[in-house]
Amino acid sequence: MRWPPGWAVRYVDETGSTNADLLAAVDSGAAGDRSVVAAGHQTAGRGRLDRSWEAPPGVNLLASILFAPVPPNPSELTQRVGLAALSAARSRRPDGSFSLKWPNDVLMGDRKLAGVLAQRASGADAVVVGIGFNVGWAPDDAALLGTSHPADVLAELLQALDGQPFDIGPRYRDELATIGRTVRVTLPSGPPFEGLAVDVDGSGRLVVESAKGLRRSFEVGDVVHVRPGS
Ligand code: BT5
Repeated sequence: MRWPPGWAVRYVDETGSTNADLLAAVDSGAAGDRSVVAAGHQTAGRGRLDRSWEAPPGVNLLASILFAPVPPNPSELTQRVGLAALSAARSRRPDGSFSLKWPNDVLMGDRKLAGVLAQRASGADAVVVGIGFNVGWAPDDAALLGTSHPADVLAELLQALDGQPFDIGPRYRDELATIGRTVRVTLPSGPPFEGLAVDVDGSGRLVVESAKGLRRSFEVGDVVHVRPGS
């Protein structure tokens, strides 16, 4: 496979988690900025909050990308990878309806096509951003791209990262289906918060305004798009 210049891509047939592999590699000094690990299969693929990421062998994109040093707003890395996945999806399916959902989903229609997981290295100034992208298979309630090879999608995603502007914020907000929607934000503890998603601030926090005018900013959380905004 020919990768865009400057990316060091390592492919493994099977591993536990590409995020875990790349975090271990950066901690041992074996990986630097623009290192990528991609796998045909993960036996312990991770989502956020210790959830699992499912994919059968060989058909989906499962990859992790190392960014170093960490930018002042680390959440921009999740935004960059989401936007690059969006570009890759559009180049494969120009007819498709793709968007982003805060904080870490790529949607096709209103279903999840890809999920992003960012993890900070413990012993280095680096962040590993993993993406699971449903190229050839998806769970029942999710979306799949179809008609592509995972390696081609990865090559396009890396190329799209190279083409992004220095300030990614405006492009991210433009592509975020969450802004302008009524959302329910759920945290691991405490009651959910419902309101209109009005913005994503410079630190990547989702700003939500309740019907009573109460504003809250969320750094993390799970979001449901309740109904279209007006
Ligand atoms: C995510 O978490 O969406 C982040 C997924 C990141 C996976 C990549 S694969 C390469 C790299 N190495 C890893 O170990 N991880 C990264 P979250 O928002 O928490 O969503 C997880 C939830 O999505 C699960 O609890 C399931 O409900 C659902 N899910 C699992 N597999 C899915 C799939 N293939 N497509 C859509 N949804 C899925």
